Amino acid sequence: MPDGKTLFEKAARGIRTERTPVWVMRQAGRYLPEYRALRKTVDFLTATKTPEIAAQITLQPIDRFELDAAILFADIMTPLEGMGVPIRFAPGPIIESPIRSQKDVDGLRPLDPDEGVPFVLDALSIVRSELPKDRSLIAFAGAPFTLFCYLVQGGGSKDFMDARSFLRGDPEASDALLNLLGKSMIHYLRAQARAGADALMLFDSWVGLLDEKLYRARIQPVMKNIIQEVKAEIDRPIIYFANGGSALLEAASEIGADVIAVDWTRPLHEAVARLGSSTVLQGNLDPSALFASRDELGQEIDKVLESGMGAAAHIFNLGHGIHRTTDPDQLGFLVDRVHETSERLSSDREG
Ligand code: 1CP
Repeated sequence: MPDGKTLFEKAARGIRTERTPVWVMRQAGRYLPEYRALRKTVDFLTATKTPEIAAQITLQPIDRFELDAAILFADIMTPLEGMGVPIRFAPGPIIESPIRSQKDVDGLRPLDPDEGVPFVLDALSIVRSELPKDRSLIAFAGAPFTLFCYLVQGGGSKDFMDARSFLRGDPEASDALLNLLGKSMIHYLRAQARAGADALMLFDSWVGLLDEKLYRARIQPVMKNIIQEVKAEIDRPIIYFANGGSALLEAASEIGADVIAVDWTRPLHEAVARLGSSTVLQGNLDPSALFASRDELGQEIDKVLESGMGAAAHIFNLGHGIHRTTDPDQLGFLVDRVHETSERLSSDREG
């Protein structure tokens, strides 16, 4: 890395590389036997709040596979305790007192990362010091609408109807909540960059529940503000994952993120066609493809890589988190295949 940038960071900034960088969402987690073994000795919340343990889990997939980036072991809900919301995990997040009125919103405070999440910042600096220099460290935050969904609903849901009806039924209180979350995530992302993160990612896992008009009116301004305010202070590539957002792809690409992460429901070449060849894409293999035969899996990987050649640059990933019943050896196969095929495609392109 003579010029000081990893393969991952070059691609995130739109520079074509000699092969396609690769990492996978939820790579630090339950499909790994070493994660499950560790989790027998410590609960999820304690693991996220103990910097040495969070750092160890973050590095587990890096020790096993030739991945180009590590993503910090934490959760999108982790910073919310620092805003005054007690959370438990079973295994998804549960909020005993959901936020459903202006009064509830008034009871929250903006996040002060040094005070609310010192363990996250410590974990990042441990990982950065132990991670090889040619690998990047990704820190992340939940996007305000997705955090809003859990906060208002009180936990996971298929359609987050309580959250979506609050968004429509009490626009003042819900905008106040979205803005407070936006402001807090700006502080959170900046602090994580200062603590050692090389790149930042915003997870908008539930934004696909909104139609484009509502997204543009109520969510897009909050997202634009986050990117603008983070970028005004720190220079790190930002990835935006608008899950289930194939209807929102254009609107999502307008917020100013460096990389648009695409889910698996539409082929990657469609994203290239819709967003144009100057956009950097991340994604988007269907996580269930890891359960197919190696022959079929290999072909699916190659298809994604070939489509990615049409983008400004491409970071290979799944189109959503790796499933907990995945055989880790299938991920090993995936990483090798991405290396081989993308080296060949890149040299064909050069030649
Ligand atoms: O071990 C366990 O039992 C806990 C399971 C678990 C894990 C491993 C949860 C609870 N969170 C995590 C880690 C996590 N969560 C990471 C770590 C880094 C990595 O990717 O390797 C990340 C980035 C997240 C982000 C996250 N949490 C998202 C966004 C990404 C996505 O999947 O869409 C969401 C929606 C959550 C909420 C959440 N936390 C945990 C669960 C099981 C869920 C989903 C709950 C639901 O809606 O049903």
